[in-house]
Amino acid sequence: MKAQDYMNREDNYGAHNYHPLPVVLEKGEGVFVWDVDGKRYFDFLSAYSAVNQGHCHPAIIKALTDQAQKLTLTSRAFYNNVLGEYEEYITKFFGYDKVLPMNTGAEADETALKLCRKWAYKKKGIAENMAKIVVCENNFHGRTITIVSMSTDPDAKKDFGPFTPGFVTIPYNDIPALEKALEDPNVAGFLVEPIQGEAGVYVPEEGYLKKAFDICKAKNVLFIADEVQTGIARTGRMLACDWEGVKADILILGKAVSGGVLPISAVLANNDIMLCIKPGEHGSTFGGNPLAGKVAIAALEVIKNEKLTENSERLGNIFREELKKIDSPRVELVRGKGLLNAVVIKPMAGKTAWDVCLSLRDNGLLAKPTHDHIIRFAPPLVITEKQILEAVAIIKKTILEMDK
Ligand code: IF1
Repeated sequence: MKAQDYMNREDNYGAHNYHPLPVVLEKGEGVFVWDVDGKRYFDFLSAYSAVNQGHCHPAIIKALTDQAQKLTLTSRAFYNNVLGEYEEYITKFFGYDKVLPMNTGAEADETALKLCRKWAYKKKGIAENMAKIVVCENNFHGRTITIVSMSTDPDAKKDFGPFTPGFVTIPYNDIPALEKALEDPNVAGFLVEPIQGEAGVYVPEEGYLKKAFDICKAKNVLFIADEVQTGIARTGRMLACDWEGVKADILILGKAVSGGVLPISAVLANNDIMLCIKPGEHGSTFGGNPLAGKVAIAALEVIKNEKLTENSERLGNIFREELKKIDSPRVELVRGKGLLNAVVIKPMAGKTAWDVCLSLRDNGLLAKPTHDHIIRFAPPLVITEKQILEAVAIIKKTILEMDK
């Protein structure tokens, strides 16, 4: 089969809910992926920051295959011998009393919303069904009905109503708007991405998270951080909130918790919040399965042992500096933190960010546009300085060729 045959087959039998870049991958190792014709690419998407540890990291794959031959799933109807080990590991790793294990990021976000509401009624004393959660414009938290209810993106919402009530939307990076919203005593939580990924790697002003956190504390409102994309060393800190010394009341993790091997997500909180949820009130068939437990421990060990946080910060600085040197009217802006970066592309001569991504592909680097004019660059954090400079050379060459 040729690449086109694979694409046609997906098109024929799969729902049309995506518009992938035309490239068909069959193998991955570290920062590289290979297509069905054997061509090698730098992966500068990392499955939207799920593959921070690099593709098929041997330590993670070993944990997967070892555990897969013993026990994969018990459901939570019974105890298993791995879950406790994982729970102890991840809570100590991030400094929380408790974890609630789920699978996808969206599920973890939903879990956080339920937990926040439960806390509102059990602890804060809000009248039944009156709790509100403040969210930000241009947020991305996933695809469920409740999550798209919080969205301001018409593509995410249109024709999917009716929506879940109980959300108040304010602009991102706007402290006065948050202060105003929190005057309402029925507000129980503030859900925020430390950097907005889907919005185009939108980095808030320095001090925003800390100020927002302090306002939440003053009003007895839970600060809920969605670090599904920004967490696990992606931004040059273990958590993006660490940049401002903020410890979220509820921390939401996903993606790279597994190094891209399995869908593993987690909600972390201290006892006064987490123990508001009682047996039978929340759960999932697969959440906390022993296979996931072993994979997650291995994946987090890789982050620590290979010092990927430090690598992300250092190479992120080099990457942005080098991109800023590209002398092209097409490059409007370079922004980001650590290895979560974006370049704003000025559409020129009918060529958009999509066309730039097609040319990058031809030159051996995969990246994906977000909106019409932004390209996200987020390689696996195991990338070396030599590799990142090679990648910069590809990006530079591609853009300068297009300018000709
Ligand atoms: C898709 C974006 C990234 C997330 C945050 C929760 C979730 C996500 C902050 C849900 C998921 C994804 C999903 C992916 C595209 C992607 C994405 F472009 F949409 F914004 F990463 F940048 N919170 N993000 O970013 O996690 O349920 O998917 O495991 O194709 O929808 P999930």
